[in-house]
This record gives sequence, C-alpha cells and structure tokens, in this order.
Amino acid sequence: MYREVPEPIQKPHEGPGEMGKPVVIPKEEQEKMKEMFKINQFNLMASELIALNRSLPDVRLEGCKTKVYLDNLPTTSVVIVFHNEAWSTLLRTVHSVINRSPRHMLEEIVLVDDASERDFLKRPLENYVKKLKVPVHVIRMEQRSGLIRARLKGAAASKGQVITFLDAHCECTVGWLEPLLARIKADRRTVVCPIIDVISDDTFEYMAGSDMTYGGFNWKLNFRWYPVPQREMDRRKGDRTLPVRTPTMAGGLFSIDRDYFQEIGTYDAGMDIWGGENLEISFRIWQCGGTLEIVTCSHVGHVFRKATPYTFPGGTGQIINKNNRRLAEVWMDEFKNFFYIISPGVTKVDYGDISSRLGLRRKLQCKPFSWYLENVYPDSQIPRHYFSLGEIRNVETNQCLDNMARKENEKVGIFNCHGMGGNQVFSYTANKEIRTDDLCLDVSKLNGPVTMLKCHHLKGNQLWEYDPVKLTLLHVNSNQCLDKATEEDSQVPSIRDCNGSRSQQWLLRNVTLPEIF
Ligand code: LR7
Ligand code: MN
Repeated sequence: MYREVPEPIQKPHEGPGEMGKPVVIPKEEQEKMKEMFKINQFNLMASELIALNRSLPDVRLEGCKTKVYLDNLPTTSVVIVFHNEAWSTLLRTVHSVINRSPRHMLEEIVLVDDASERDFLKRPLENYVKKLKVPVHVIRMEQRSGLIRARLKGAAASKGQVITFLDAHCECTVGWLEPLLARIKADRRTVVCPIIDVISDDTFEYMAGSDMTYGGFNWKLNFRWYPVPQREMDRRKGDRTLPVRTPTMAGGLFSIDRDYFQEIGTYDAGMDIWGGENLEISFRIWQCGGTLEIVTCSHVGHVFRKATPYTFPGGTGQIINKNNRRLAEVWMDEFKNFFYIISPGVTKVDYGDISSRLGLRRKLQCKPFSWYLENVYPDSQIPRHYFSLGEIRNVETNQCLDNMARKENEKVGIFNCHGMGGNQVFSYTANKEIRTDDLCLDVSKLNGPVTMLKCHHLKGNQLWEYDPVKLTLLHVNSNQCLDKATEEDSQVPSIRDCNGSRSQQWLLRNVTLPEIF
C-alpha cells in the first residue's frame, strides 16, 4: 500500500483538489475506488490524487482577516495521534501545519503511532519527516492503547508552552494558529477549538464550517452540534469574529496551555480506544474553573467519516459504554440517571476504578453538574427541573409511549413496554413539557395525533398537566386528555375529551432526585 510520495510539484491552484475543490474519480476507476474506500472509510483514491500541500480557500469571516496578533504568542507543539492512518491524509495534516503556522510559534510536531499495523507508517514515515523543515518526532505506543492514552504520551513528550491536538486527517487553513494562541496568552485557563470545517469523505472537497454552531450533547452522551443560542450572540454583541463559549468540544482539535493541561488532570487514562474523553474534558474544564471556546477566526478541516475504519478490541459498545460510564460517575452527579435510564445497558459494564478522578474533582474543588447545566448549558436537552423520567405507561393496555422514529415531525407510537430505555424514555419537566432530547410531545388539533416537535418552550401545544391522582395527562390548550391508540390508527395515541376511562390513565415512572429540588 505504501508508495513513495514525491515532493509535490504542482503549482498552486492546478491539479486535483487544489483550492479545496472536489476530486471526481472517472467511471472506469470507480470499482477500485470503492475497494480502496474500505481501508480508511474515506475516498483514499481521491486523497492520493491530491497534493500533500494543496491550496485551500480562505474561509474566514472578513472581520478575521484584518485582525492583528501579538508577535510574542506562546509556542505550540502539535500532537497528532493515529492508528492505521493513510499516508496521504496524515502527511497532508503535517504539511498544512508546517505551511500555515508562523515558524516561531511552532515548536514541533509530535506524531504518536498507536500501534499501527501498516509498514509505511514505520521507517518510511520516519525517513520522510526527517526532511521537513520543522522537527517532527514519531513516537510509538507499545500496544494498541486508544487515542486517549496515545495523546497523553504525546503530551508528555512535547515541549511547547501550548499543546495543540489534531486528528490525523486534518488540514489547517491560513491564519488558523494565531487566534488560538492569542486566546491562551490572554487567559491560560481558556481552552480553544477552531471551527472544524468539513473535508468530504467522498470527494475531499473543503467546505467551510459554520460559526453559528457550537457543541452540546444528548441524553445518550453523544456529542452534537447545535445552533449558537441568542444569549451567546448577545454576550458578543453580535460580533461573530469573537470566540463562542461552547458547552462541549468535538474532541479532536483543540489547543491548551501545557501546564494548565496538567493542572486540570490531562485525561482520564482509564478510558480506552475512543469516545467519551471529549465530553469528559469539556465538563471538567467548565466545572473546574476553566473556559472552553470555539475561536471563530480559526478554521481547520477534518475528514468526517460515516463509519469507523478500525477495530475496537473488546467491542465498540463495551468500550464506549465504559468510557461514558466513567465520565458520568465522576462529573454528572445525579444527572447521570438521565443517561442510565435511556441506556440501561450502560449500568452493566465494569468501569474500573475512578477513585483518582474523584480525588481530582475534590482537589480542584470543581462545581456540581447542576451549576454547569444552569450556567454553561441552559439550553441542554437534560432539563434541570423535572418531575419524572422514564416510561409513560397506559393503564388500560399496559403499553408504553414510544418515540419510534426519534425524528422531528414524526408521530409518537404506543408499543409493548420493553424496559430497555431508548425510545421509551421521556421526561416530564417542571415546565410541563414531555420531552426526549430536544423534542417535545405536541398536538396541534382537537382529537389529533401526538407528534414529536422541537421544544419551543412557549407552552402552547406542548403544555401538559399531569394529575398524579387521576393519572391523566391533560393537553391544556385543547382541554383534552391523552388517550391510548385509537381504533382508526392502532399505533398512534391522540387526545380525546376527558372521560375518566382507563385508556386515559398513564403511569409516569418517578425518579426521585432530591438534590435537584
Ligand atoms: O485506537 C485508536 N487510536 C488512535 O490513535 C483510535 C483512534 N486513533 C486516532 C485516529 O487515527 C484519529 O487520528 O485518534 C484520532 C481520532 O479518531 P477518529 O478520527 O476515528 O475520531 P472521530 O473524528 O470520528 O471522532 C471525534 O471523537 C473522538 C472521540 O473519542 C475523538 O475525540 C476525535 O478526536 C474526534 N474528532 C473530532 O473532534 C473531529 C471532528 C469530529 C466531530 C464532530
Ligand atoms: Mn477524526
């Protein structure tokens, strides 16, 4: 698979993929292209056609292009961990760092090989990087350890005042580094992420990411992008070139002061392979007195994949559940129950010893998760105040509401209760919404079916009153009661005139969380 990659000779703006243009593979090559796609779960053939130092558009906001930065910004080491990465994407990451960073701010690049099995990542890689004009160190994990412990090893070996982590399939654009380092110089407890642009996994086209999205998470503890809320626009007085305070980071691309990284407890070395570390460090930064930002004047591209190309020794689910369990137990206080009720399987994994992480939390006197939800992430899908969390069971049929499609605008179903959480978990909040993630139970006409719509917090068609004695769920706007599935449509509950029948009685599982109230 390894082939000698000559020093790129194309003139800028010519050749495949220049200026971030998409690469189209001719018909006759497409069989081979599909085969090659499987190796890394991206279009490896396209990537190999593109120069390692391809040109990219300047996608920054106009107001970013004229900003000036101090010359004495801290130096950074760039740490890139990889497992079986492709030659072209790994080296394109390296070249883009070298070509688009002011030389005096770039201490070195540290490549951490997480026990890759490909020969071209051994000696050929070492020989290649020796010729580059910036020190590039290749260090190796003795055994497959996962990205978390690999990053720890890279961080420990790095010398810059700042550590900048990148995935191994990134491309930095003009001016990416200065605004990141400037924020850290202004406040060493600020951890900063660039805007993550999209490099297409199909064509390697470069597409600017939005400065209007920031990081959040859902009940399953998946990282998710959400629109930047109005309060954050207001705080910046509408200036989109100012950094956005973000509740969470995606995980792969960020800069942090080297000593501060130590102070706040680096990463949880008990986490394996992949996943969870991004929310863990996000919660920790905020709860323990730091700030997490997306610096909108810094753009770095990343190849977003639809599937993972590598093995997860021990099973994907097991590993991610373990990592998530560790972060929930250490940082989320009673709110971990949201996660456990929606994913009951998680509570069965062995998550190892977390005493040193709990000790860290005590030592740093970190704030509770409720503080984080209230002050950093008030738009969270996890409501701070709620009455119940769990299934909503019909007394007559003994069946449960089921958000089968988990999509906006979809009708709610009613099926046998499976007790497995997931689509049958709803919360009844203090605002009298019935919700799951950011979707709310909504009915828009008399006798109408129940659908899931984005919660609007305006009460209206999303306001429900539960009567714990009569067990009814009154849809206030229509003054009708939630009823089991009707004859016309045996799987879609709807509202009907309240008549006291058992088909209008519902059991809400009550979770007592005294700390919250
Ligand atoms: O066992 C492994 N060892 C590794 O060294 C598994 C992975 N890795 C390397 C891998 O080669 C890559 O360079 O770790 C890096 C990240 O792995 P990816 O590219 O498979 O991760 P991802 O981009 O799918 O996932 C995101 O979430 C991860 C959760 O653990 C990490 O935090 C990734 O860094 C993170 N990526 C980003 O934030 C880029 C934007 C994606 C989004 C949203
Ligand atoms: Mn990645």
